[in-house]
Amino acid sequence: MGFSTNAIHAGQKPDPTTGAVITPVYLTSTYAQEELGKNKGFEYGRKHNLTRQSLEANIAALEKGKYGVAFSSGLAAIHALMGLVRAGDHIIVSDNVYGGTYRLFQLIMKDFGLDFSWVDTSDIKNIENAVRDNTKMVFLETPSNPMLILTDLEAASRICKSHNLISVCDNTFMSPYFQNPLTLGIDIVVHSETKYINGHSDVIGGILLTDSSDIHQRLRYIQNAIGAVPSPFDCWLVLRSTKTLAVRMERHNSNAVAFAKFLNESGIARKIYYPGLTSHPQHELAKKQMRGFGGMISADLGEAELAKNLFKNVKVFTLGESLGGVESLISHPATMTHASVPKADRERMGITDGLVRFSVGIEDIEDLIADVENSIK
Ligand code: P1T
Repeated sequence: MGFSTNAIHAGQKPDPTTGAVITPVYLTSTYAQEELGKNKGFEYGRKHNLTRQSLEANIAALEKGKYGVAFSSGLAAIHALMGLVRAGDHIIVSDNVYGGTYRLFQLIMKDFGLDFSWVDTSDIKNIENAVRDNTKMVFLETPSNPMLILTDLEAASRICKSHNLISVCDNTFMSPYFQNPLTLGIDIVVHSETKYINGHSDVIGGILLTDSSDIHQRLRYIQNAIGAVPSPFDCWLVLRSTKTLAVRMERHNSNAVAFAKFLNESGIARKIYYPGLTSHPQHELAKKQMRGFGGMISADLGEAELAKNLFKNVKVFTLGESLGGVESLISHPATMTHASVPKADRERMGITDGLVRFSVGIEDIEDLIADVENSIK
């Protein structure tokens, strides 16, 4: 089945009691058991919920994976991955990732005896060089937040396989519509569903996808044991949203391509970061492993004052955290999403005080361009 057919049908059979075409919200914390040890496969709401199971099957199909395990946020999903490693283990991480992932690993999990190496995974040799005897996992984010740095997923997964490491890719920026890391050999895909997958800025959610039944069984155990499960209503909202993921992503992409071209020609920015521009150093890799370039663009305006003025003057773009919703957002990574990354590390990666991040929505592109043009004037 094609992407859009799966998006609309996978994991969603008409309700057997009434024939309802739309999967109901199963608002129940427990289930009646027929006798001791005999039930319908549903025991307790944290462990079993049919709305959640439908969502997991739906997104697994979109990521071309066998299994999905849903969580109450993207970060809860990433935290659940830590159940696959033990104190004393070493994890290699892309040095530019979402600031909250950095905070979770470096400022929380490190104190539980895990060791993290932060490497520039855009050069695949850096992954190989960072491998130690106790390395267990490689965590990649591509394209990265907010610098839009890419990692060659096929090459990275080969290295991971040769050293018996679990490979993970945070695919939030591309959504399953533009990139499928499992098909490139990656073991586990992470999504913050909060972003493109839900796309309407009204749910916080996360999910892990895998093809491995061993990893799936362990993650399923962790999901119940730790308990950061999403509410049935949030699952239902996300399930409603995936139905339009394909059409939304097409529009995010075409708007962002046009917006990046405008930024490039306007001379507003010193530097523009967007994998769809031929000037992006990894444009060829983007064309190889992605089917589009997505809706995220970062631009260095050179000075914090210029960024501040833009934030104050925009009327269609909204200054705010998050991304991937139908409405366009603008943000300041240095003081917002990446505030917990030390300043020296931020600046080395290009997250300067003049860096502005655009989440290009699906409004009329003329209005988005005019908004920024007028604000700069
Ligand atoms: O917000 P949450 O659903 O917990 O997802 C965390 C997360 C994970 N991975 C990536 C790549 C992300 O961008 C995020 C969240 N990001 C933002 C809130 C942001 O504005 O960048």
